[in-house]
Order: sequence, then C-alpha cells, then structure tokens
Amino acid sequence: MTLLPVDAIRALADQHQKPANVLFQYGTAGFRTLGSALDPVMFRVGVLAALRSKKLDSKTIGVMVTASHNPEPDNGVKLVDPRGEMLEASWETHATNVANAPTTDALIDALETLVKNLKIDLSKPAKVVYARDTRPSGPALVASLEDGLKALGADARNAGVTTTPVLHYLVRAINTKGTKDSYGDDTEEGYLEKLSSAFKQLVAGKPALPPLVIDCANGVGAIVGQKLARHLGNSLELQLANTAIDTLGALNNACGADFVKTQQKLPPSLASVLTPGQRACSLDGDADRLIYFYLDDHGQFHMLDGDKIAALVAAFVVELTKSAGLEGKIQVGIVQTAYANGGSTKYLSERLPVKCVPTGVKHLHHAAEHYDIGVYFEANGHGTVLFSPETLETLSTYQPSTPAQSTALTHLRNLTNVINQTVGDGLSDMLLVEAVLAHKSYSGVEWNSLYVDLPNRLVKVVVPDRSIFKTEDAERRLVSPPGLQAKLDELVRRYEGGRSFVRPSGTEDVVRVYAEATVRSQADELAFRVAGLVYDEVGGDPAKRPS
Ligand code: G16
Repeated sequence: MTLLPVDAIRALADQHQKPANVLFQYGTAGFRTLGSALDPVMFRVGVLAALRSKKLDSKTIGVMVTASHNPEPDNGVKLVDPRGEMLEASWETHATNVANAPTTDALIDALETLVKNLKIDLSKPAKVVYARDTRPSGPALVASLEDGLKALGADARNAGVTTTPVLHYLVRAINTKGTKDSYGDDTEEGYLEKLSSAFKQLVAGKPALPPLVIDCANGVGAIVGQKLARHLGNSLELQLANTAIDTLGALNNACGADFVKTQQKLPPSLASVLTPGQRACSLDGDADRLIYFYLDDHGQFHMLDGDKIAALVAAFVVELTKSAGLEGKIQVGIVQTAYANGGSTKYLSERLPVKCVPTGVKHLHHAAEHYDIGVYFEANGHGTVLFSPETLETLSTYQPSTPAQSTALTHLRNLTNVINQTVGDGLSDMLLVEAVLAHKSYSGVEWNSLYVDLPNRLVKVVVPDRSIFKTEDAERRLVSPPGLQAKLDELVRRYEGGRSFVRPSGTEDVVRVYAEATVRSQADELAFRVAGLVYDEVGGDPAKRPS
C-alpha cells in the first residue's frame, strides 16, 4: 500500500508555516485575501490538488492563482475540476480544513484523515496544470504552490501567465484529449485558434463592425487580448487600452469591469480614447468578466452589463433555434442572481424560463446545466452559455430541410465553439456579443433599448465580522442578524419600485448592499440608508457611517 510521503511533506511544509490567529476560508472563488498572507495556503493547495487528481483516477486538476477583480495587493487561488468546472463543493470544506491546520503535524494528520475517509489511492499518479495572473505577488505564490506539488510528486505543468478562463479551458482540453469529447488543442494557442476561427465563420459575409475598445484592467487580459487580436486579423479590429501590466498599483485601479459596474461610469483613462457611439468593453483582472458601454452623442455614459449581455445572447440563440427548425426540441433558459436588474428579470421572464440562484459561478453553472441551452450571467459580467450533451448531439446529427435551416444550424454549431463553456470568459463573451451585434446590425444604442434598466446602486460596508450575515431565498433575504430584514423591509416599502438586499461578500471582507428604485436619486438614497442600517447593526464607528 502506498503511504503519504510524510517526510517530504514535513520538510517542505516547515518552509510554509501557517501563522497563528489567521483563518482561511475557501469561498466563492477559492481562497482570497492579501497576497502576503497566502504562502501557507498555496503550499497546501498544491498538496490538495495532487490528492484530488489521485482521487479522480489521475485526471488533470487545474490551479489558478488570481484574485480577479480584487485590488492588486490581494491574491488568491482556486482549484478547477476535470471538466474545467469549479471544484466540487464537498472539497471546498476539505480545502478549508487543510488550509487551517495550525502546525505541520496537524497538517499531516488532516491529510491522512482525508486520504483515509475518501479512500484515495495514493499509488495513482497526480496530474496538475497551473497558471497565474499578472499580480506582483504571483511568482512567489506559484513557487509555494510548486513546493506542495513537489511534496506529493505530482506531474505538474506550468501554463504560465494567462487568464482564468484559459486555465479552465486547458483543464478540459487536457482531460478530453483524444476522446470523442475533445475540447480543442490543449494550449493557449489552441484556445485562441478555436475561438477566433469560430468567430470568423460566424461573421463571414457580414459588414465588419467598427473597432472595439477593450479596457484590459491593466491585467492579463492585455496579454491574451493582444494575441487574440492577431488571430482575429481584420474580422474584428481590437483597440486595447489599460494594458500597463508592469505598472505597480495599476491593476483594476479606476478601470476594469468591476469599476465600471459599481461606479457606473467610464474609466477616466478612456475619456480621451472613446468617441461618441463607439463600442467599448471592460475586462477584469483575470479576464473572466465583461461589461460593455458607450458614450452617446451628448457624451452621456451607457452601460451594458451582464444582464444586457444575457438578453442579447438569449434572444439570438432562441432566434437561431427557431430558424433551424429546432423550436420545441431545444429549450433555452436563463439563470440570474439577486443582482439582476428588475428590468432585465421582467423582460426575460416574459420570454423564457428564468431561475434565480445565489452569487457564485458554481451556483449559476449548475442551474444552467438543467436547460438544453442555459444562458447564465451575473450582472457583474460573469457568465457563459452551456449546451447540454444531448443538445450538442442534436446539433451535430440534425438534418436541416431548407438552406435557411442549414445556415442557422451552422451558426449554432459555431456558437458552441466561440463560447467557452467551462466558465465565464470575458474574451470569449466579447466575441459572442460582437457576433450577435454583427448579425443584428446593432450598435450599442439598439442593444441598450432591449429593455430599460431600473436605476440601482451597489454599496460596500466594511464590518468587523461578515460571517454574522446569513441569507436565504437565493440571498434575497437576511436571516441573521435577527430583526435586520424586518427593518430593511420597512424601509424598502417607502420607495416606489424599491428593492434591496444585503449579503456577505465571498471574495472581499465586506458586506454588499444592492438597491434599486424607479428614480435614480431614490435608488441611491435607499442603498445608503440600508448600508446605514447594516453599519449600525454591527456597531460601526459613527464617523465612518456610509452616507
Ligand atoms: C467572483 C465569483 C463571481 C462573483 C464575484 C463577487 O468573481 O467568481 O461569481 O460574482 O466573485 O462575489 P462576492 O460578491 O461574493 O464577493 P471574480 O471575477 O472576482 O472571480
């Protein structure tokens, strides 16, 4: 019987000791906190990734080192399961336990318990692929991760500096290589080739759209975006902005998808770049989110967020299934979270089945898998479209009866390749949006007019302990602290079209407040009054009360 290589683990674990009085939590998107605190977590995640691979019969497991939309000093790490999806929920608990073992001895005990309880066959080889974003803390954290992989003797592949969605793609491509489910060549180049050739086929014969400005958030999207631009050639001209990946402090700073979505304004750096009517979009720090926007003729800013992307894409997919003669055979459904604008939920639910789930890609992804074609987007621009295995089979075997059906079928097939179905992907979603705009001859104005967004506001409240905030009903209601939801309901009733909810963030040390109302000033007022209630509840310093 093969045993855990305890001596190797001990020798290396001693170099990555966990400080006392720090608690780590595998949250919405893995472990995420200050990069300077993550060294012991990285080592342990390396060990855990190897064990997960052994448990899954030597399938390749992915590890991404990123803190995505968070500020530059933060970093994080998450594990990716063999089909490119988020880590199975039960292992999130194992990861939290292993990360919090206080000493090397306790760590070895925790690992031995895990191996025993989950009956992990240690004689199986472990295979892991990992990558990181451009954060300055990345290289040292990757070295700690590598020590963890080395301790277990894992066969590890370094995919270098790339986007989170590329890493997810690589995991699926590696694990399906040479099978009938092959997802593409298992390289970044293979990813770019797959997406760009599907895009070129989708827009063939359509007039080229004017150039698209991409705000790369001064992150890794700048590197992969530049390569994508070369692959696209003249099928789509990309103008990359905010590409300062080597400038300290620039990442996600006054730019990127999270800035645009939460501030509802143009990144200042784009003021001199964007011309009225020109389409632009923002990625976030690891390019897994996408928000579009444009300035109108009066210089006014208009945002097209994840909800608007879902509406645009879903309508197009439904139209193609009808044109292909597949109406009634393929059901399209939408998955949203509580952050979805009331305007979008109304518009979509009048046309398609819509489900609301808690924040976090894993929740949306699982819910979307229940549809033949599941369109899921968080309002923050995180999302994708999933085609069920049966739908993929239908699309590959279906015999169209007319040339029009044949054309629609070809478009649907190309959509399955332009879309990264493993996870939300800013660059892939961008190609998807651009393809739809080209087909519909839409500018941002026509797209924006699909429905009117209710004015809304997002506010962060810094609290000493966000874990006291607990929710139910897909995060739409608070169950703890007791009594707070009743106060919130009372307040919301006073605002026309008012809606508000409070939830703890899974990626930042804050509580988030969302509010919407029929009138802009009312939405703002409601958000700040709810934030004030939250702040009073936790006994915050009156001088720092949100206002
Ligand atoms: C991550 C998750 C998203 C989630 C976001 C914010 O995004 O993958 O599903 O919406 O965090 O989560 P929270 O409100 O709990 O902080 P990213 O882009 O940061 O990886």
